[in-house]
Amino acid sequence: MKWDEFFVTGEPMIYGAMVSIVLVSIAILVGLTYFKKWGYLWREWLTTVDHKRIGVMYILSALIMLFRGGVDALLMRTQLAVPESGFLDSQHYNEIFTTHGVIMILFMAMPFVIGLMNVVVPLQIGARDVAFPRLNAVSFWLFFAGAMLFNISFVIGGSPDAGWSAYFPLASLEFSPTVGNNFYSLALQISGIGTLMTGVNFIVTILKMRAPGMKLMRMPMFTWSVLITNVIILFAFPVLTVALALMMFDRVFGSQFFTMANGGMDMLWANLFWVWGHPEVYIVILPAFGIFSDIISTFSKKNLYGYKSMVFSMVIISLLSFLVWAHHFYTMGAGAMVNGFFSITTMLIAVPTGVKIFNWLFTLRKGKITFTSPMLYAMAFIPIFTFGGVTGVMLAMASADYQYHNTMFLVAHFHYVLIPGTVFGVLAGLHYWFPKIFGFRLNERRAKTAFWLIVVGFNVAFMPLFFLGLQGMTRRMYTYSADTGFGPLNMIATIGAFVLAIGFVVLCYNFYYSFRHSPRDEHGDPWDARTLEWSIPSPVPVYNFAKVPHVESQDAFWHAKKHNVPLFKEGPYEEIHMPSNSGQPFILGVIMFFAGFFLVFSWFIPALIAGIGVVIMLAVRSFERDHGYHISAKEIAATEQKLRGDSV
Ligand code: HEM
Ligand SMILES: [Cu+2]
Repeated sequence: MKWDEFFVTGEPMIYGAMVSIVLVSIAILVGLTYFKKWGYLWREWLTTVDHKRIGVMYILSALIMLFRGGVDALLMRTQLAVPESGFLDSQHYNEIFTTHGVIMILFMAMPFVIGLMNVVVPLQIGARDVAFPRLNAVSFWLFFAGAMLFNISFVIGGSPDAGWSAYFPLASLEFSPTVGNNFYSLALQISGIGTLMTGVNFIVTILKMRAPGMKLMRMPMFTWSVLITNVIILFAFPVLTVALALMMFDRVFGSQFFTMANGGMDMLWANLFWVWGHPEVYIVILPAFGIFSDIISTFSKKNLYGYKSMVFSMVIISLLSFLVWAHHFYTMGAGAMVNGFFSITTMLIAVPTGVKIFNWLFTLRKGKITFTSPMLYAMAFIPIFTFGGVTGVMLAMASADYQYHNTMFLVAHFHYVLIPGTVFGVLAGLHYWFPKIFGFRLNERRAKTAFWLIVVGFNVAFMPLFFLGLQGMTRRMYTYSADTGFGPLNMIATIGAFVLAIGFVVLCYNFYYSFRHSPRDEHGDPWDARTLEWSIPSPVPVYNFAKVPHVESQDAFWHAKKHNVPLFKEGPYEEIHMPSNSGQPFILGVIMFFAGFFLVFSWFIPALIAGIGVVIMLAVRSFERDHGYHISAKEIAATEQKLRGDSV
């Protein structure tokens, strides 16, 4: 391979990106050296096994990826603003919708929800950490390695261009000969393995590490949603693993699983992809449902209405999510029986979802509502998500879908569920738990400005796409002629997208502003909230709970506050056993990155060496004798004294 094939060339934008990547890297290296922060970075972050810090790293990565995916979105919207625009060419447009889709789903939505569950779930169940803290760090670094591998395709080798669903035969070597889709298969594989481990870790954590008295039916709704989500992960991700492995064999080793000739089946890919892909959308939406449930109950000052039916409907949704995948290709030609089956299962999902919507509304009924920024996101979520859901039922009708299929109507629909659902959900969660993580609240005024820009911008950006879709504008179309009449609505959509982007800028500015100006929250319970995480100081000490809480009801902390019963038993502190930090997960991530990178370019000898490196790392871990360390009772007493200003 020649160097000019290795580096992507010929595009001013990409040269610009290369230069800025180099400059930013140099700035970071110089900054770290100048301020002597290398040791701090290594000891406190890169080697950490603390669920709270791992959660923060996930959320930070997700925000960076939101920026990347958002820039992709603005580029597309700029191209589509006017007919026959020459801003992007067709190949470039293909690459950008592909990277936008992949990054938003896998490297933005996923790490954001996983980050929040990392920070919050152990605190909500009264645990000291997740069940396998070291494995948790491995999950993070594998996710991160995958995300970085995917992102460098922009400047090295070339981006994938076959859509986020990478349908064959389009994604095959024959029709997509660059290494772009090799990046797709390997980057998703590496980060997907990390996600699968997260699934195991959180199922065990929630089933085995709850504080005494916290029966399953006393768990906060966010914890419930995380449990169910991780069960979905456990069943869905292995399918992705297999599909991506076959894809890699086809593209790197010349096998014929998904090719059109030699006995391959291109539609096999579509089926495998969506057997994972549809549950995946519930993986990113259910935790948001959980977040909204906790927030709506907190800010209405009421118990969550219909607790049991909330749990039950999530279980039903998770089961149904595995029975609907063919609604993504009704036009495949499977016949009326098959389409009818998938049509009905898809519509059935509206029932448990509707149950949840009504439960949220009944929770609000006669509540003492305070419109804080997290609550505003929840309030906007209910109507907008319902609207998105109803357009989903329209798409679920197989015969009607022949008309909508692959049009802008679909693009509008899934943004109408993913943005109010997942994005508003994680933003609500971030505003809500921010004081728990960092010890101060985000400034409410700026948060509300950002909220309104985001909500209004979002609707202006996506509502026109429903009409464009019905008028026949197909998705993934890089330009259109003026006679189509698509121009004006597209222009409106682009303006909306920029308003939305300004909203995100304000939101990010608010981190800086609040860091400078917000009062530090000393009592740990700024929202007068209901669940255990609010019973401990903010920011939370490494060991989380100085004493193990005793749970007697749902909303345990609220119960303790209202009935004046102690959550923590009287008596002296006891020493706490903690896991030690380790550099191994980080190193494993780096090696996996290189293994993936070499395979992308079919450099088999280096890939093999990196593969051996992975095995060595696993062996090193197996023979390691590290039993962690202890925090003494005296030290805990001193920390608690300092954080609470008294003794508990
Ligand atoms: C932030 C504002 C956003 C804007 C303005 C935006 C805009 C767009 C546009 C213009 C397309 C391509 C339409 C086409 O030509 O087919 C698209 C596709 C897509 N978007 Fe977004 N988007 C945004 C956020 C998101 C988010 C948050 C997610 C997921 C969590 C997401 C997921 C997707 C996916 C999966 C595709 C399909 C990619 C493909 O066709 O392969 N988007 N978006
Ligand atoms: Cu689906």
